[in-house]
Amino acid sequence: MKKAVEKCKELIFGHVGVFIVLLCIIPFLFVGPELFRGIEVEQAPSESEDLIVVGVSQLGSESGWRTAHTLSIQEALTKDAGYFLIFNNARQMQENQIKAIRGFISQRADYIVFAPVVETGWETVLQEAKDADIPVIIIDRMVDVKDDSLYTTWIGTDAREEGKKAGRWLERYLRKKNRASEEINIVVLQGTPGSTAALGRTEGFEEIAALHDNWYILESMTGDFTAAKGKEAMREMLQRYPSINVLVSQNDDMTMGAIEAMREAGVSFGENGKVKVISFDATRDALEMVNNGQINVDIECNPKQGAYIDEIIRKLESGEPVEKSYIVEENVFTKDNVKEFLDSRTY
Ligand code: GZL
Repeated sequence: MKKAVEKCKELIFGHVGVFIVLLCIIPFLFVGPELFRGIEVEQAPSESEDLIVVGVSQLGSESGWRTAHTLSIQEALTKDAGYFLIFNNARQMQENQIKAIRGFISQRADYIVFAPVVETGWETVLQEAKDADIPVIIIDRMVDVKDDSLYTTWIGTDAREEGKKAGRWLERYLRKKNRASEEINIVVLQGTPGSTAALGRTEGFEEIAALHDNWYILESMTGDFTAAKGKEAMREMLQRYPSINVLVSQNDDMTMGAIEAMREAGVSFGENGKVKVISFDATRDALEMVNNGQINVDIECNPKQGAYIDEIIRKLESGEPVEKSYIVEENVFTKDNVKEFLDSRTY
């Protein structure tokens, strides 16, 4: 919007325009605004004129991690910080994100920020944003497009590395327990099909698993990053496989659901249990369970990305160059190190 207002000022107060515009306006001063009543003009509220209007399409509110991610964005893009935030929750549906992005374009947002629910199917709407000269900042998950000029930058996490960290932890754990050559039966709860987090974590873990011919991934089922679907999927796998040794669950919400299913099935888990539990996200509730031994390891995925958005927009506003990608720092939590992080965990 800010850009659009500047453009209008440029046009209206260009030396040629001023005379023509005055000539056109003077007669209407005598007939009043009635003549303009029927003209549709898409505009953000007037108070946004000196604010940077940012349209944010958040993919959903499916997990504790997502809640923290949304909060981080809202805490950074405040009115006091100079922003007019238009926020949309797509409830994990791509068509809602596409609709929201088109809405931001028609409202002449200055920037579009979005966390894509899946990687594919974005070319058309990103081309529309590019044609409208609106920079697009991708956050959290990534898009799979041939032409990377369709977005300005990506702020996210290295999902593949997160998957490899899980595999490396299991290698170290089995060695430490003198089980390195034992047959290890693994089940996997995957996140939303086609999402960067699910694709990357699966690829990364499987890259390590492929190095061990005594590791057997019995089955991978999606729990769509939610506790309810994670519980349902784990319940099915417990019925199919009586000898599960390891659960790899691609986010803490599905892990909570899976733990409920194991409790109901009378299957022990965690530090002293039959099923070793590997989780992702490292949200506070899950870290408490790492601390009490119910979860063996939690691979962090850092949702605090709002400050990066603010920094990048300020750079773009002042014409400074920005990187094509920003990978946020993240940790691995076990009972050995979790205590020092628990108190400061805000999500
Ligand atoms: C990870 C993010 C994932 C989290 C889940 O980058 O996209 O989505 O791991 C969330 O908790 O639902």
